[in-house]
Amino acid sequence: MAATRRLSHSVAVITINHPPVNALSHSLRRSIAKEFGDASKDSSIEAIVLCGANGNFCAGADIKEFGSSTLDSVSLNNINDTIERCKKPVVAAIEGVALGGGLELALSCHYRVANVQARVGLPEVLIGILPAAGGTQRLPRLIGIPAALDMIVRGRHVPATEALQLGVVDEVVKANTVDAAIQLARKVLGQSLETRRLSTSPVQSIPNMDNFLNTAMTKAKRQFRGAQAPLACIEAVKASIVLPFQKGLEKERELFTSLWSTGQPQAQQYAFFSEREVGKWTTPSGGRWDKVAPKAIRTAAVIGLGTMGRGIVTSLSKANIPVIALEQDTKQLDIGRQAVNALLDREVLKLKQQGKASSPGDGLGSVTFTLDFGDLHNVDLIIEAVYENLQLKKEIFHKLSAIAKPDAFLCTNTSGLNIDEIASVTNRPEQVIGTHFFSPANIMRLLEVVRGHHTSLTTIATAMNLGKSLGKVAVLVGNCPLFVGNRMLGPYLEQAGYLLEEGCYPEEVDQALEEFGFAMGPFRMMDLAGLDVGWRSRTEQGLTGPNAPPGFSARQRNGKRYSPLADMLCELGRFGQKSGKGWYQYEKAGGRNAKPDPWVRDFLEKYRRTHQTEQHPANPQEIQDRCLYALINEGFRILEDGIASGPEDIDVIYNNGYGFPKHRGGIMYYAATVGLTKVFNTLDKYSKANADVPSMKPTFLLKKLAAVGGPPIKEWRTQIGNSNSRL
Ligand code: 3H9
Repeated sequence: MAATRRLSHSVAVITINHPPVNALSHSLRRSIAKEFGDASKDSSIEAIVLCGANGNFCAGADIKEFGSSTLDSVSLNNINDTIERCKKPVVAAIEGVALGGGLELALSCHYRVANVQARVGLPEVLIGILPAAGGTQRLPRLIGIPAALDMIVRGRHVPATEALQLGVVDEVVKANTVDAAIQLARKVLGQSLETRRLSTSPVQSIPNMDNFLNTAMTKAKRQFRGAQAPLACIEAVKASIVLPFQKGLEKERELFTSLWSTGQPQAQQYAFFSEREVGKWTTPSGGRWDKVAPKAIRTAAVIGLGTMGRGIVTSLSKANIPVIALEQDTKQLDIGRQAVNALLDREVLKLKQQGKASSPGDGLGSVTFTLDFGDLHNVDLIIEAVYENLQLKKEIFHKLSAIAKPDAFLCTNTSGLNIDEIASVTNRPEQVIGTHFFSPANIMRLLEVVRGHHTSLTTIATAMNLGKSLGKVAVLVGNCPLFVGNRMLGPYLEQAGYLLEEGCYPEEVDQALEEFGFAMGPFRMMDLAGLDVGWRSRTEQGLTGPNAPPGFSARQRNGKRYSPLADMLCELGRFGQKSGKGWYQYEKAGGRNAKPDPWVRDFLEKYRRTHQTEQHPANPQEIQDRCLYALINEGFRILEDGIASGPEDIDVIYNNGYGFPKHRGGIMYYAATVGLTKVFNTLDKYSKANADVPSMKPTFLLKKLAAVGGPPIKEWRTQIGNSNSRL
């Protein structure tokens, strides 16, 4: 890892090299400082171009070094200052990404040339910090407060063409970025660099600046629910207006230090590395699926064009994979076609705005629609996305066995049915795998890849690799009813229901969990997903409805406590948003604005009287503890069962599929920060008082880890032992 220097027409080209993304580690910073110092002193050199090796300019500070003493010994701020002061023109040649400290480095250069495929941004907020090498002070001076605030607070990766419009870069080229930067450097030789030094430029004022910033702060508090980094970003940008540059830098550093003490950066950086970690997985025999070559997926098909199928088709097309979309009759096919085309139109628009498409279809895989299974005979991979009915799925897989080419992979988008049973009707169980997308599938980042008993490593590698090509974070899980995410929902929703029986109202439970940071509380989430989905499945299992055994009492199933409240709402046609009524009321069927419903209050009060349920309405802390500890306990049970290979897998799933607040790291990381002894004791106390709620009985693994003092999360895997070998 080093910066190297070569000469081209009296222009020094300094290349930053630290594979894979040129993160600015201590030794790389030292090397850049040296090469830059030498080049600026060398009288034969007239200008300097800064570029990156490995197809990237630079992804910013080396996150692994955060918290270590090496971070400040050659500070990026000093390097930026030296570059900006340089008397020779300095041009950044940006390929790939210039993110965080990488963009801060580029902002200290006098000019910036970007490749059309490049992305720039200050995404520090996404790892719990703020740009701390001048980004919050230089960017507002370059592009104005509103645009800078938007980039910094959202941490957006901005495509090169938009960066040009905003004024972040001076030139966008289709090829030979470094040559273009050299040319620009030569062109500006002799020109004054005064106006190009951002630290000395004024910040452009806007009318009602105070109002603007106050509104941004209020909005960020509402939107980011307890995350401190977005607020610190706004504070720092404000400093660029009210303080001189140097003082602004000091404020930036002060905010960085105080953020660090909240623990949120550590949690978010754990989440960042966990997302990358879940792709590195060891098989029971010591092999690694990520070392097994995936098969290329050149063509795909999707069966079923309901909400999930449409999203999956769009997602594949966005990844430039031609897709065949199949429905069962002309009417459904037409409805599906219209919906998919509308989604694709939006994608085309985005690509055009990014300068990546000039005519319809550019950059997108073609989509063809069919009613004929025979048309799928030659595709590489087929994803079944029909509704959750095991019999129907088995019929489809049986049919596919005969139609699909022998090496085609067969995937099911089931959200919880048995993969092995589906695979059992095929002639290739080793090529059958679960690909559980989350709705809307073209937007949600999570993909649960579910391995069946016979699924081969090549099939796993192919599905995981497909996930990456679709821009998703794919997590490999084992096969059990409901897999990981939905399985954990069970005990969580159970507790939410009991809280209502004991005196809380849906809005109180939701508020407590939203204040914790969840994107949505459990009742708003159920209303959004549709209450009827779970109800139909419980009816099919005979837990409720006409097939429920007569011996079932209203509030017990096989000796276990059962809350029938959700079933009762469904029996009254209250399915949530889709019917305009559920746990809340909505302005109309399909409405989104949840309002507490006096009818639900009356209904709950009547229910409590009828069943004489013990009343002790929980306070927000108890609501959080009961719901969150239910999730944690099930997480440990999943680890014990070997369904997820480590706590990181569970955290990635919950953060990306279930709206868990990333600034808390993940649900299992949260357990570690609370302390496993406390979690164990609370669960133990609850379960001793509620023997009919077995889901809250502390798991053996939790007990074992609590008994050794609750080790740091990184050490859990060794304690889990071989229980993840099933994967
Ligand atoms: C910062 O700059 C602070 C400054 O303001 C002030 C400082 C004083 N450091 O994601 P990938 C690794 S904060 C260390 O799989 P992709 C990553 O772990 C930084 N390592 O590839 C992985 O390692 P491995 C602000 C990093 O192509 C490998 O690179 N910058 C860093 O899908 C490949 O990564 C950011 O927040 C890093 N900065 O996506 C950018 N970045 O192979 C964070 C990556 O061992 N990075 N690695 O698993 C990203 O957003 C994506 O990684 C990127 C590439 C878009 C760059």
